Amino acid sequence: MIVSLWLVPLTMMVALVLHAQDPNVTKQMEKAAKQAYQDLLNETDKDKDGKISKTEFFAIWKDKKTAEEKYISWDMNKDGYITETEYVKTVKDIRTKKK
Ligand SMILES: [Ca+2]
Ligand SMILES: [Ca+2]
Repeated sequence: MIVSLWLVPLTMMVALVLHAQDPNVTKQMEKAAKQAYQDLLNETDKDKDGKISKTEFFAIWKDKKTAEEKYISWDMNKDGYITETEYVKTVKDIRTKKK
C-alpha cells in the first residue's frame, strides 16, 4: 500500500533490521529511503517531473486532514513540492526523533 511508504518506508525498516550493527547504517538508510522515494514517484508523480506536488500528495490520501498534517512535515522548504532530498531527510529525522 503506497500510503504506508509515507509513514515508515518498508524498505527502510528492512535495511535497519539487516544493517543494525553496521557502522554505515546511515548510508544504508539513505539508500533505502531513496529507493522508497522512487517507488513513491512511480505511484504518485502523475506529471513525471520527478517531484511530488501538493496535489499529487493529496491524491493518495482519503483523509484530507491527515494529508495536510503529513504534507506540512514533508515539504520542509514550503515550495509546494516534496523532493527526494526532503523525503530522505524527513525519514532520517523520524528515526532519530522516535516520538
Ligand atoms: Ca510531479
Ligand atoms: Ca519542498
